[in-house]
Amino acid sequence: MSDFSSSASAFYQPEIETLPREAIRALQLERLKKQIAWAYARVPWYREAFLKRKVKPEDIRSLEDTRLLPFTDKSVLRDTYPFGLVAVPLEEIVRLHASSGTTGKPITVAYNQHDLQIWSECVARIAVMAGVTRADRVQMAFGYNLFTGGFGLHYGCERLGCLIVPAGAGNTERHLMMIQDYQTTALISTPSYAMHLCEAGEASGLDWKASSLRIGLFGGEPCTPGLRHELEQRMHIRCTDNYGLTEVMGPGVSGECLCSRDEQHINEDHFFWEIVHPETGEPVSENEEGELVLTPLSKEAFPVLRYRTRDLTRVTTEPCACGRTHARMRKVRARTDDMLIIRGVNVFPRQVEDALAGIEGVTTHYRIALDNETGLDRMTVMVELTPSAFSDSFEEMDHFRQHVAARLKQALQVSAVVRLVEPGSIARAFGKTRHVEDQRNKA
Ligand code: DLL
Repeated sequence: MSDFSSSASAFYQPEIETLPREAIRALQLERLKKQIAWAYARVPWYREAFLKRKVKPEDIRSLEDTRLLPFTDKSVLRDTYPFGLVAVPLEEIVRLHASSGTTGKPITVAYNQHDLQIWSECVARIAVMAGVTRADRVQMAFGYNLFTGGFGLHYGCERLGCLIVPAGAGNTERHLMMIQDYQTTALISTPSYAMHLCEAGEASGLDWKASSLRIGLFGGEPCTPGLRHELEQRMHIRCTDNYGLTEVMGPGVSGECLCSRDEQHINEDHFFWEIVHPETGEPVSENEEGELVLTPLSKEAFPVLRYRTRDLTRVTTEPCACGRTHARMRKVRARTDDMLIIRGVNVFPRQVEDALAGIEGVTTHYRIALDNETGLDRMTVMVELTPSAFSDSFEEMDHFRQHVAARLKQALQVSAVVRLVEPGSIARAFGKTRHVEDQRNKA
């Protein structure tokens, strides 16, 4: 793996990224006021929502006053689909993106030239934070489509001056070929696709240690510490994790620097963050976990105020060894809407992940299936074995299965049916992995 110590002090926009905290707060307030006035004047939905709460833009005099404003959530974007929140003439829009969602119409967002400019700046920043330099050759494994991952990271890295190989999603063999032929040094994908690429490379005899790849710029889904460790050991790269969401921009909201492995710096000059209690919407105390609420501060085409991300995290403003002054959010491992209630017990998929990570002989790939065919909730966890743990002996396998089931029961406080499956048999995703299939009440 390359030596990253010198890039730890590299910045894309040092004057902004190391701004003293009081100056960040002052800049946020100035931009917040403008953003609120902009949304109020141009978006009827916001004007009505303000009127309902009997609040006017001029009532917001401090950052704390943001609490007076209405929240925005996915349902607002659905109800105003596709252009109801657009704040500029449609001729000014130069790009649309959308997030697929599982039901109904996609959540659609719009950008003008100004927004795209800021977006690539934010992404260039998080790329540098992760150790990417303009000398890097970046291979894109996100799709170029409505998903924000592909275009968002593409233009940010291009802005930085990297050579970018716009390979797109899928076609693993071609990806492996391009890494070798173009000697690419950074890979952009979800961590789960990186794992798939890693395994496919190994199967084809590629020596990752000798490969040119040195950085993974991963994001779009949680990356567990176990998966990160595995990727770093097997691919001989530095794994980094960046976060974002379509509704407020896409990738570029926050990114991991080389000094803090479990946190990501939020681009605070462009995003005002709050952490609220997921049920009451009230602020939680400093450093406590809650739901991340984001207000982009520099959006023209599609302003969104107080967006409820549903992502659970906590934020610290303590100084970071990298020198950046922008607050850090702990990496998102769970969402308020991914909690499963199984026979009355609350279970987060991350608990299953963590329990499996502590068991020798299982891979990082797993699936949870829920059904209630028998009238009671049943959780089945498909656990993939590593080649060395796989055995022809029924007794040995059954013994191991019971061991996994006992560990899960201990971690989850509810029993699960464990199915051990052969190495490589859990489908690998090209994009985000869906770990849970809930078939309850579908029969
Ligand atoms: O996933 C934007 C993105 C693309 C970020 C590529 C980074 C890299 P959406 O499809 O709208 O946008 O999904 C957003 O994905 O609310 C989180 O729940 C989850 N998510 C995104 N990045 C991370 C991450 C893009 N690094 C939703 N860690 C968010 C954990 C993440 N979860």
